[in-house]
Amino acid sequence: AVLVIGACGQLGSELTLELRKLYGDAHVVAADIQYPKQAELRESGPFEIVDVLTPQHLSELATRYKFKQIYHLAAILSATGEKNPKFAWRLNMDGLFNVLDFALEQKVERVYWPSSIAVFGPNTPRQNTPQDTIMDPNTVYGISKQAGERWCEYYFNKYGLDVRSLRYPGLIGYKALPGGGTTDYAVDIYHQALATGTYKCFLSEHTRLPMMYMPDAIKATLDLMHAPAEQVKVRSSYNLAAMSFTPQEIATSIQRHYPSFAITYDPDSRQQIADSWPQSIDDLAARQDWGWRPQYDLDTMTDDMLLHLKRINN
Ligand code: VAH
Repeated sequence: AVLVIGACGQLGSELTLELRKLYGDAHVVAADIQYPKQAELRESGPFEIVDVLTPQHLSELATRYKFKQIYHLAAILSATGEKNPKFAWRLNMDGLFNVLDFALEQKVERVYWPSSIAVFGPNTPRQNTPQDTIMDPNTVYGISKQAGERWCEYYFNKYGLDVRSLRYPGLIGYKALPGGGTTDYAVDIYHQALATGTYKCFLSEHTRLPMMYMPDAIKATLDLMHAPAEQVKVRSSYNLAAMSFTPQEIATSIQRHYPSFAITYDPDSRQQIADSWPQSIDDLAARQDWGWRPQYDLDTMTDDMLLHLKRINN
């Protein structure tokens, strides 16, 4: 079976549905700290309440399922992490250790764990950030992702655990809302364009950040997890890129559909987090090692997002 921990999250809910299409509903166990709101997620296959800080929850699952793969997506994201640093560190790190140790005990074949461009910091080169470079993250989330990458590589080298990882940019999708990130504005803006025709952005107009449409993120994750082990040469975490844009540029893209859409700017504490991150990412290693290629750019993403959100809202 496949276990998805954090299945109610922005990425977890979409990945669970894709994995169920791929492996069959009954073979993908969705797990989270609470039941999902989305009926499709709750009704399409097994759902288990799991707190990754309670290892017994995982060992109890193993009495009922034989897991071949684990996707460990449960974490506190950048903005929320700054409000509760010690808990964010504990959940992100102890949760990872519990899952890595569980995977070893159960001889799980492959483990997936997401990293993020948040592993980079103020002294990292901000344009075309290289795969191997200075990393001085200054958010708890980023520090936990940097430490998590070190530990994933350690478990691979020391214990032979086949754990794989991607440094996601901001992810944008229409099926699930993001939870507590700095890039969440790029999801909120589409909802507001439909609901009110205006959006007050919590980042300044020229804040350029690496972003990716959810279908590309899902494809990259599954392509990486299905690649033969010898092709996976990076065992910390792969840089991954699709596009970079500013709030002004995404507003212009939306105005192609809604000419009267208006954006205003009211930067908050998340501006400092965004300013510590790269503006563009070099993902040559992912392209060379396992054939990564993005499919969506800003305008094709906007067209698809608005098409689906209109259908959901009508
Ligand atoms: C966040 N969406 O904003 C996440 C992601 C690169 C951003 O890690 O914290």
